[in-house]
Amino acid sequence: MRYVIADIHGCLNTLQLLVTNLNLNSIDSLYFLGDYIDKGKSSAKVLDYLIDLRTQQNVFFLRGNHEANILETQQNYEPKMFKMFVEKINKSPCLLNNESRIIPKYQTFMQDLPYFLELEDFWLVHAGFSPKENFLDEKDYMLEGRNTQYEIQKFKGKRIVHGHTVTYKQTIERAVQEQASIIPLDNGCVYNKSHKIYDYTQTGNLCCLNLDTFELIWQKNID
Ligand SMILES: [Mn+2]
Repeated sequence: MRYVIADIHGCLNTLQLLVTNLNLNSIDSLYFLGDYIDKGKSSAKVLDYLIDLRTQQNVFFLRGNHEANILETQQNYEPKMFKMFVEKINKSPCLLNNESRIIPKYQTFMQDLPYFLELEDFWLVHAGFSPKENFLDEKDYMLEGRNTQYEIQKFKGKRIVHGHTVTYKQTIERAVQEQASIIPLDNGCVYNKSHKIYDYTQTGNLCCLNLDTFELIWQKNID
């Protein structure tokens, strides 16, 4: 079976429980849609877990805007300023070493991540694809875009699965039930408490889509 998991955002325990409950065997594949870090408290441990998972399973990792942003910020600011950003905005000081640089094994992992994957029957991307004709060149859009109108023939009739935009449980369930051409999978795992934007009774789960059976597996945030 092929499974897809979207935005994890530092929720290690939730991720571990979800993956354990999948009972993966050696021919199963796992696809991750990016945004492994920030917001939640265990960014470094999530990366450790994912890097380790790669030694045991067929796993594929995409780039999210949070991975792209931390790499870009490190390039653009001197260490002291960079450290402040990572502590105050990303809330991921665990990713840095004593010199206020990203720990090399995390840096290597993040800088090698692809922007999208085209499978036989699906497109996988962190945020979405640009409405432009040359959508495969629009890399920033893949990380941040919020397009909901796709001419599906441009995508060879294949469905698009994406994360990034927090989507209520009912909406995700409906898209999967209808086998819609665009399937959102980010249920805002970190938003599991009363929140000013989101109705937290409809968010706060890490969800996983089985691409072969269109089954959704939900894991409530336990972090
Ligand atoms: Mn994102």
